Amino acid sequence: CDGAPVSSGVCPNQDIVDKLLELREIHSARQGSDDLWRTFSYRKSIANIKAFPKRIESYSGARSIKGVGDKTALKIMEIVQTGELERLKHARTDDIVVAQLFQGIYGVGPATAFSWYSQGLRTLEDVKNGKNGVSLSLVQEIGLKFYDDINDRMPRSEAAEIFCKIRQIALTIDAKLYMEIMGSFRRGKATCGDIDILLTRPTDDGKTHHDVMRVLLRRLHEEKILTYDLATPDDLDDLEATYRGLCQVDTAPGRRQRRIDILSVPYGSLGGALLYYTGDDIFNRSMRLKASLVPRPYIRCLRLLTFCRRARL
Ligand code: DCP
Ligand code: MG
Ligand code: MN
Repeated sequence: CDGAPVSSGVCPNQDIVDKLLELREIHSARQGSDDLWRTFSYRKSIANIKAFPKRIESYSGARSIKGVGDKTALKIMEIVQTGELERLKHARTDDIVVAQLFQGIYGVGPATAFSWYSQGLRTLEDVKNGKNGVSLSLVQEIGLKFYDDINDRMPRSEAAEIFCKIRQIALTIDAKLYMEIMGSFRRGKATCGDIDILLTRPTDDGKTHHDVMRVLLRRLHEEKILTYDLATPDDLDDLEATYRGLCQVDTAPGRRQRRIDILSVPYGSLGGALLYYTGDDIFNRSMRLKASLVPRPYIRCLRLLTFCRRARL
């Protein structure tokens, strides 16, 4: 349960990063397929700009960064020269601002957010009051009730504290469990949007952890660490199962509810799960793309090798 972050989060081009992030948020709040694509391409170029060690001073300098094309480079130069981005001022229309607000409710995506807007809803109060007959799912109601808590990022020390408590309890169920804190925490971030826990167990003694998720969730509810369920696995005995909920280790005033995800995998999937669940999501996309580009003859060759090894040939 290490508490030290590995990255400070500020870079020489922070003003550019902040403005492009805002633009990305606007695309991500809209629902077109083009917006989805742009959201991802911005994510990639922003990450590379963030990692760029020097202040960007020219168009060609901007273009030398991976993922930065002509249009983004022009935007970067506008920010460098004027400190502003004209496009942002026009893009922040009323429907986008309201849809962003609504999408802060856990369980609300772009389609619902824009449909509420077109039905005349403008504030969280409107949603709460069920204005114009809109109704919420149980999950969305929890999302609305804990809007500020869910949208707040926790310091990594708090994520570590919650994880340690949960691991302690889990180890009393089965001392051979393997648990790891994943996601942004494992990537060394200073703050975490949620706590991601990977759960598995070695099978060298012939046993598995098939009954652990069920017992663990019950115990965590009894201990009042888990407070609300957002998604419970259909089959709790499945070794491959995901739980999503809210948790709290300390009920002192001011302590927030935190988002928590628990991912159980069979022990044989530990390597893949460590890679996937560390992320981030953009890294995973690139990894999947690379894997899909491996030429077919190589895949056949690998399969043949695996077959030979299994058959002890
Ligand atoms: N993940 C993914 N694709 C998604 C969502 C998640 O590949 N659409 C993987 C990569 C993430 C990991 O799961 O790193 C955990 O997901 P989170 O949503 O919890 O994201 P992070 O932990 O990376 O960030 P945050 O601090 O916002 O929780
Ligand atoms: Mg996370
Ligand atoms: Mn998560």
